[in-house]
Amino acid sequence: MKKLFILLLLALAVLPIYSAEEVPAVTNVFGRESVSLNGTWQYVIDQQEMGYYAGNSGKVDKWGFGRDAHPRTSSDLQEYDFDKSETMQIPSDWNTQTERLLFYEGTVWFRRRFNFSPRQGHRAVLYFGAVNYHCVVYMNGERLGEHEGGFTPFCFDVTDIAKKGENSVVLKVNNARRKDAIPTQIFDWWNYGGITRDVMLLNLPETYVQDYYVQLAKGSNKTIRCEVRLNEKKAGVSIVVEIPELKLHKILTTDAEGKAAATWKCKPTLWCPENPKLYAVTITKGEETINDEIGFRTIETRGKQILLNGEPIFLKGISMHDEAPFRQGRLRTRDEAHTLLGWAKDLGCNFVRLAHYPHNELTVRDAERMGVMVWSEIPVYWTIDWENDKTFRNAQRQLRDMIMRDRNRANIVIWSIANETPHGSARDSFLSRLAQEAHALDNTRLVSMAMEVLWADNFVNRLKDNMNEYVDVVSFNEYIGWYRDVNTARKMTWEIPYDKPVIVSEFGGGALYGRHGDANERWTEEFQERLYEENLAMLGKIDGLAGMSPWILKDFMSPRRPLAGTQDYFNRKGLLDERGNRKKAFYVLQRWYETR
Ligand code: GCB
Repeated sequence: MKKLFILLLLALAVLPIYSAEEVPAVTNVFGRESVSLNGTWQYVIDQQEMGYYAGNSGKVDKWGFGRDAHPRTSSDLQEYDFDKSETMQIPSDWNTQTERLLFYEGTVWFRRRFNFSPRQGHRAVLYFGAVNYHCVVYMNGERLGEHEGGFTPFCFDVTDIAKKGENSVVLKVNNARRKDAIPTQIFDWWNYGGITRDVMLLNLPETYVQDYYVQLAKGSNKTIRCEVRLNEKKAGVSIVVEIPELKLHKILTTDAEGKAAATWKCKPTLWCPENPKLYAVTITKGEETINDEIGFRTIETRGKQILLNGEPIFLKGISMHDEAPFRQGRLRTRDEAHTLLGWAKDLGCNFVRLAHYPHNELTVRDAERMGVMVWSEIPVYWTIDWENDKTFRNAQRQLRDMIMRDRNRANIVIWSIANETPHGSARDSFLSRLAQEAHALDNTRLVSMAMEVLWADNFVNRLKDNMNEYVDVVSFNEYIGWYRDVNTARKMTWEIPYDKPVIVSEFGGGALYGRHGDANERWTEEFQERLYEENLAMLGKIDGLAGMSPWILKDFMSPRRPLAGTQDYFNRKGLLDERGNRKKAFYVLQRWYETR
């Protein structure tokens, strides 16, 4: 009995938390039957959360805004009315939709009405691509649950709540920074709040395919492994997996866990940047058919090399934020993703580091079609509340949700568990558990993290970090020329005492597009140009350098960058400005990549 209790406690500690009504996010929502709930939503700004707490009691008010109520008589007191409130287009961040919310960090309520016709024997699942940062979700006045983490999808099964005719969904969204959150209180990007990615109502069968995985089996380029899981623990359900171009047609049968898995021998054309081959894949369970496009490739390391499909490859990369080109705000469409990735391709990249959190699924999918490899990261950034178990479970869940969403994408080659985290034993314990988790969830990709450099006075930098034991690729950020004297670059030597490939995950410096002057004058294009020349001359000499992702593709908004007339709340380390104008350093890196 005691043993059973301990086992139960252990299971609770290891499993990510889903509140009762929340269901695991469904893989490939774009391949499912759905109704979009994007579009016009009403919103109410609620700085003091008076729509959530009852008076000054600190207790959650069951008559709060979540009920989406209306006065019944003309004497009723009601201090909000979504019907009369302003509107906002969703998906979007609220900061760039109205000037008065640009710097706002707090609570905004959103409400959307829609018509629905329930279908017998079907499930209605409410899907959110991402809501930053914390939200409480209500439907037809009922509280469905809450979700924390601003960049990964989540779902609620609303079958029993959705009704024929008009329905209302309300969200309390809060993006206030918290010490125990992931990311924590300080970070160098705009804290875009709101319902920032697609909202859909999925129409799924009673028993549906919750997720699937179709990729090459570890260590082989001729064996495809397929795993399928239902939303229920139901045995004996047949699932047909087809890849017509490979003449593959297989019937899998689920076990008592509602899972089925199989491997097959075949010889797919392998996905690579020069030929990003994708195969149409169909998964059918009774009346449910899911279409996807999937590529096959292997990614592994051998000593200090990264091997793609068994051949050494240099990752010619650039870092990017999930921020739209030509306007400020979170990216919303495939066209916007395509523009950013097109700029990266013009630069000569075969790789992008999607910093510092999971980007829009549309970006990852577009990169896959364009032959661009991806580093995907969770926002374990700078200082985190390392000893807080709730914080760990939050990071663990974000990692898991990122991997589950994108593990069918051939272009993802690296899962990154952190960025620039100060050394320490509590950090080591936190991050090593995350690294192990990433490997356990997906053993077909590489795990890394962007590390900090411990600078030496004698220009001999030894890259030492206890976490190197847990990662497959040693990556580090260095800012010679920006936070350190540019003239030290050529004197630097690097000792990397690990038999692992090395990626320089960041280097760079700021320049205002169109500002010219001496190469010693900060913020000029010439300063940034020289910084790139000096860094590239130095980095080219690192033994085991297998790739890089300089900081950053385009200027991005950050409240940490207030210098008037120069930064104006933009981090200016972009090789392009926010309008897509190329700075001189763009061409330095482009030329360097041409020779690799
Ligand atoms: C870094 C961070 C990145 C910042 C960058 C900078 O090391 O990883 O998020 O934006 O430096 O511009 O200082």
